[in-house]
Amino acid sequence: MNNKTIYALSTFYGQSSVAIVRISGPESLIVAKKLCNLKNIKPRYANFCKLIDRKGKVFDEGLAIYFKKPNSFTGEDVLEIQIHGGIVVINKLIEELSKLKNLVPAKPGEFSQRSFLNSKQNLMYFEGVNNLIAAESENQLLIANRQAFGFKKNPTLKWKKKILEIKAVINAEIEFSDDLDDKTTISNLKKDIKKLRTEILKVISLSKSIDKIKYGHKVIFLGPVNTGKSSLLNFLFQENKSITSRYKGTTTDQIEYSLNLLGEKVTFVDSAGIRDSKRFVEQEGVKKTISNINSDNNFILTLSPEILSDNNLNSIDNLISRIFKKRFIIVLNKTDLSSSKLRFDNFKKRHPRIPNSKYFEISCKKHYSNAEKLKSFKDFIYQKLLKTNININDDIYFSEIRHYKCLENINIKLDLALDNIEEIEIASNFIDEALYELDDIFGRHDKEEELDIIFRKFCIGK
Ligand SMILES: Nc1nc2c(ncn2[C@@H]2O[C@H](COP(=O)(O)OP(=O)(O)OP(=O)(O)O)[C@@H](O)[C@H]2O)c(=O)[nH]1
Ligand SMILES: [Mg+2]
Repeated sequence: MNNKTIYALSTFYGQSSVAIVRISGPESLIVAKKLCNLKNIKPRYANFCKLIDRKGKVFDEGLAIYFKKPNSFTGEDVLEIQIHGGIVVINKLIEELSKLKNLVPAKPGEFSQRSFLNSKQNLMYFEGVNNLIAAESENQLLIANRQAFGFKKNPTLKWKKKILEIKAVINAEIEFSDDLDDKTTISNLKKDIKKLRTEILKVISLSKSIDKIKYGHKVIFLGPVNTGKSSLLNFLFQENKSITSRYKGTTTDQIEYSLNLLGEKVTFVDSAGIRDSKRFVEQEGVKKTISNINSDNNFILTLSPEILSDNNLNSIDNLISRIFKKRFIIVLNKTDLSSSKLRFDNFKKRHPRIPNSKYFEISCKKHYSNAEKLKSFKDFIYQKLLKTNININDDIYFSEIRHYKCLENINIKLDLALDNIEEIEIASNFIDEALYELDDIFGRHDKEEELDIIFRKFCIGK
């Protein structure tokens, strides 16, 4: 049990109408008495109070809610003080708390860690809630929700039941092997273990496939200079994010902007146009662009009529061959220019392997304020670059590297049990170890330092 009382601002540090400071530990009642002037605070009740400093001066009014242990988030005595959300008020309250004996500032995630150590919830719950707070798209929110609140449907419970059944059969085989048909029992055991392994493998691969949803997609604007990459990005954001100009080589660095596009978190990258430049800064920018081509990202190759002249075609062909096997679309920009039709048609003829469905034609100049065009561009990006076949409603509960490791470890133990199935006592040990690994997903055996690593990724006050 922790004898130090921790405190932290649990809401945003900045100007807002209300701020909440959370206190957890044995000194919570003392805080209520000394700082909130509440001698007999009623648990689970919004108690109006005046906040007083060490000199007895009132510095704010607010509400104090007391949760008596063990019926609190952390399982300890908890006090939540709602004050006005001004920076000076917050600083003042934090300073007053720091002057009280046995009170220390909370480390990131320490409230959650104490809650976990007091068996309030399992580890997946806290990871899920943390992901929920960090979610930047609806799909991320959906997965986080399932992790945090979908415990009963989590497939690990079903797997645990199955492993326990396998263990019971193994135990019977060890104790009553004379009375059992060994061959059939062993063959059934093998079948059951293999089936379980396959199921877990499927879930691992399904879970890993949502990494893009969890961490977001990256889409890179790529192309020769002056084709309108930056203009296109500004059109997408409906804001002048990137500088555009008629001079070639305007963008010299990579600039990233994130957007929630139809429920997906996407980071768009504007990059330096590809050309042989004499300017050092631009050369560096082009190097960055080229190194990005090798990444596992999505590309929007942006072309315009002026660039599609004979002397540029080979280098564009070269660029296409480098992204051909990746996810890409081609934007044919500046359709307002009179040469566009002929040049775009010729370009398409030159590249018969690129299906028509990959082209999007636009004039950033003409369509900048055209809401319909904007919507169709977003839909196009979603359909061609972001959409996956994954049904987010499937059994996706796992998204942390920690989860994958636990699941992979279970399979290693099941494999070892299979390899040793004829030596039934050895197999039995590996089945026990598989069970142990399974429980680790919910943090049942985590060592203190491992827990520290997990919870320190959380925010302060959580
Ligand atoms: N006529 C016409 N001009 C456009 C269109 N889109 C962009 N431009 C102009 O083309 C020039 C280049 O546009 P940028 O967006 O800076 O092109 P870029 O590909 O980012 O250029 P770099 O950063 O130099 O590689 C600017 O003068 C834009 O105003 C369009 O649809 N039609
Ligand atoms: Mg640019």
